[in-house]
Parts: sequence; structure tokens; C-alpha cells
Amino acid sequence: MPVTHLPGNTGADDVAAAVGGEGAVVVDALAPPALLDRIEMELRPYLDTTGTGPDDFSGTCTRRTGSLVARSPACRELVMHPLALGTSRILLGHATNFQLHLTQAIAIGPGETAQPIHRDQWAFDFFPFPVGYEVQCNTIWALTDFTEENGATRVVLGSHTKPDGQAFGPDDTEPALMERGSVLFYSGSVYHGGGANRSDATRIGLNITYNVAWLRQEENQYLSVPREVAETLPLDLLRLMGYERGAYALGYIDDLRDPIEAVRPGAGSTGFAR
Ligand SMILES: O=C(O)CCC(=O)C(=O)O
Ligand SMILES: [Fe+2]
Repeated sequence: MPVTHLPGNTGADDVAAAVGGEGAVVVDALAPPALLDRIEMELRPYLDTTGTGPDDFSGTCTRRTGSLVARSPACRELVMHPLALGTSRILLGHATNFQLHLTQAIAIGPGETAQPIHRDQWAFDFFPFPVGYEVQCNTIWALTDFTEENGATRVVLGSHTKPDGQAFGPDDTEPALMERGSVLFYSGSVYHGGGANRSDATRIGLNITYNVAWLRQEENQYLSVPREVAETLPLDLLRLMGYERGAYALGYIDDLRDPIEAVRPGAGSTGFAR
């Protein structure tokens, strides 16, 4: 059974239901070509100078370029995309709030082998979260077409409800085939991995993920986005980046102050609960 595709005008309820049902879904043609062109232009110098990964998991023919909020103003539109935020709000609705977890352009080069099949939530020191308690809502925006040959992400549909320790192989996976501008939504619990690139061109996806705000972020936004850039960003993006308390009290500064005060004095809310 191939990965389900939904049209770009699908609402967050239906996207969240599809991710809840199968662990992953593709929404077609969501990012306008002009936005992708801007992103490509802004990221090109960084993509060209990022080194390849140190091991098979990161990919020795794969370049992972982060700090997308700082490096690409156009990427901020994907980070703040209403469908990504709306879907995260539903999937992670059991937690008080959620935050930006990581931003990473993943450029899988020719000759790359398939990434080991994994759950993204294993980043949390392999803690066995209860089935159904999702801690991440993930997107991979296709900056190039994703094909079977060039390393489309491979997903084990339905695996989000299985316990840890499953030994899934390539035959258990389906490729998330999609065109430039489409986006793969997947949970932190679904087994998946980047595909092998047997083509002669690089496959680029923008992995932008969100997690419940009581867990640590994978990409440290406070240090990845320089303070002088942070000071220019809109409040809602700053809050998503973690300039907000997680749940009741996590991440306050000094005398129980809202962390937004560090970059926007006077913008903080009083008290803890939202
Ligand atoms: O690039 C991809 O298709 C998936 C990468 C991935 O799953 C990861 O790095 O965790
Ligand atoms: Fe992954």
C-alpha cells in the first residue's frame, strides 16, 4: 500500500487523522514554486559548504544544513506554515504546548546508501513513550522531486503503533514519492529512513519538526539563531522557537520571567499558565 496523498487544500484535522492512522501522509503541492526558489537561493551558499555526515546514520554522502530560521527568511514561512502548525497542535494536543524541534536541509547525494530504519523519537535517549502519546510532528518539504531512485524517504506505514525493537527491512517500507513543493508529514513514532540515492542528482528535503515543549529541542534555537537575528523575528515565531515556557514553568529566566523578555523586553506574559 503506497503512502497516501492528500491535496494541498486539506485541513489540519484530516492531515492529523492520516498521520494518526498510518504514521505518515504526503500533502501535494503545498509550497509555491516562488517560495522554493527563494529558499534555494538563500540556502545555496550553505548547502554548497556543508560537509558530509560522519557515519551511516547521518550519511557519508549526505549534507545536513541547519539554522534555517537564521539563514533563510523564506524558510520561516515553512516553519510557520498554518498546516504544519495546525497539524502539530492536534497531534501534540495532549501537551500544554509544542515548539520547534529542528530545521535541517537534508541533501542526499548520489551514491548514498539507505539510512538505517529508525524512529525520530529515539533521539530522546530511547525513552519508550506510550503508544499514542506522540512527542513529535515532523515535516519533510520536497525542495527537489522525491523519487524511488534519488532517495525518497522510506516509511513503514502503520509502524507507529508497534513497540520499540522492531527489525524492519527495506521490503517493509514504502517510498514517499512526491514532487517539489509537496510535504511529507510523519510522526516521531513511525519507523522510516532516508532512501538510497541511485541517481546522479542530489535529493533535497527540508526537515522541519515540532515537539512537545516539555522535552528538549534537537536543534538549539537559542544558539543557532544569533541574538541580533532573534531580536528581529516576529513574536509568534520566537515563541515557537522556545522563547516561551514549556508547560507551566519550563525554561523561565531569572525571577520567573517569561523567556520572551530576553529578546523582546515588555512582551512577556505574567504568571505561568497560558
Ligand atoms: O532525509 C530523509 O528522507 C529522512 C531523514 C531522516 O529520517 C533522519 O535524518 O532522521
Ligand atoms: Fe528520521
